[in-house]
Amino acid sequence: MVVAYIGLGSNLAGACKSPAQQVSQAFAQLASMPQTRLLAQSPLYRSAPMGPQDQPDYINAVAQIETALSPESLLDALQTIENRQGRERNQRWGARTLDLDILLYGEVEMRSERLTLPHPGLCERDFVVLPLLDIAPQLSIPGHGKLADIARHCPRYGAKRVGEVA
Ligand code: ROI
Repeated sequence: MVVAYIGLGSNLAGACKSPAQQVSQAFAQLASMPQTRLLAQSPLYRSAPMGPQDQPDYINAVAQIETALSPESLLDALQTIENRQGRERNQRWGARTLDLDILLYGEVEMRSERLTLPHPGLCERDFVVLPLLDIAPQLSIPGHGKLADIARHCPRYGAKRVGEVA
């Protein structure tokens, strides 16, 4: 079993669910993936969009899981959840009902066509670093150092804690 961290994000309602509800539902879906346990879920954060500004604010959170799935199988399982929650892949960096990213997979550092680990944007996003710090304050990011140090210098998108997962 490997401990992995998943980033969750949503800025579009879908199937009558708000972004916060999309993220809450996604936590439940993560908990029901095969060969996987949900260990911790961060509070929800709201932030301004990184990238194109003509889209709504995002709700973001981070999950800590324990899984026997390989990185590729985990990615497949996450994409299945995204698709079930109405994800449409249109514009790069456009609005979405649900985005699930593998942030870290144990200590693995890898680069393939489908997957770069640790996630290449991890240290550049307060909406990832702050919720990660809530659930794993002692974490170090392979190749980047201590999360607590990264948090001090990371670019800001105004990420603010807006509540716990329903
Ligand atoms: N911006 C914020 N604040 N949160 C996200 O989850 C997010 N996801 C994205 C892009 C479009 C890069 N911007 C984001 O994929």
